[in-house]
Amino acid sequence: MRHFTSVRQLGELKEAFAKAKYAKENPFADQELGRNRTLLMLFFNSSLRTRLSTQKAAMNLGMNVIVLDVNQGAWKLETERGVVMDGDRPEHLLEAIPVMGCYCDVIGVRSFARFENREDDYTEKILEQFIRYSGKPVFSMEAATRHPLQTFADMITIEEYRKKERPKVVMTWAPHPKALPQAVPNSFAEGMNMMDCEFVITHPEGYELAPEFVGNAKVEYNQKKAFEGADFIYAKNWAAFAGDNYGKVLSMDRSWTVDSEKMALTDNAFFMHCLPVRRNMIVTDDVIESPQSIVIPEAANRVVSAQTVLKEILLSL
Ligand code: AN0
Ligand code: CP
Repeated sequence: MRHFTSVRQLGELKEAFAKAKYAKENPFADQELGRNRTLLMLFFNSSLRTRLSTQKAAMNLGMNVIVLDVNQGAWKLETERGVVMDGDRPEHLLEAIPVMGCYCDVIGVRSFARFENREDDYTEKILEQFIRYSGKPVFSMEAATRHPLQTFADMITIEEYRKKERPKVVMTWAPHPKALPQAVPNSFAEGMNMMDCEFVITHPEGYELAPEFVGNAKVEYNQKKAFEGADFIYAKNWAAFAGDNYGKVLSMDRSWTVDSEKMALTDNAFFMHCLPVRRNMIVTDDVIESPQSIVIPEAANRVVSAQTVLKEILLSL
């Protein structure tokens, strides 16, 4: 593996899960692999889990880590080619990327959808420039369309907790006051299409995701119906994707909040969320605090997913 931008690059899933299990059980077995190798983690957006879990994974592999928050302390970066740079951005991405490439062996990038131009977001304009101009392996720490390290952790978690050969997994939209990217739901849908499960997506009308991510999922507009017999409830908010509504908040309908009444319709389902989560918007206190909530082990698996992927990248150097 050189670059990692989608869970589709994990290859044979059974093997990927076996590698993840190995990393979880033997976190320090590959300390020599990363010796004198430097990881640069670059954040255009905030992070708690991705920052800490990826750094921990790199340290477990013996790597040195440099973290840069682009918007705090670095020069503000211009990303458009051809602009007269007379504004507040003193440096261009086209110099910054190869310069950063000189200082490290592997680069992780977090660059969310900007919701200014759907085509720019959905062609991964920023991430692709890192791949093209850094000269180094690049992995996504949540880009415009996907969050593969989160999804891989979600897949590992479902694999660990599932009680049935083919569980029913329901991804439900839930309300949120601000416009959030589709990266997490897109990526989760991509992952569930790769797993052996009955996958259902439920959301209000107008929140349809891009068909290439929905894949073979069943889309059910009635949330309660979707919850019936579910083994896993995966809650997430996202802003609209379709047409002129791209990036817009169309609804803050709290009748879509995940509560214990809806959870009672499931087959004692586990509750999942990538975090950060807004309580009593996305999910009620009692559901997220219930024994069926596995948000903490899910977050813990972020170290496992990052370490498994980083190891593959190190092996390719
Ligand atoms: C981000 C999102 O929804 O994509 C990051 C989630 C991992 N969430 C927020 O910005 C609140
Ligand atoms: N789940 C996740 O990626 O969290 P952070 O945004 O805190 O990194």
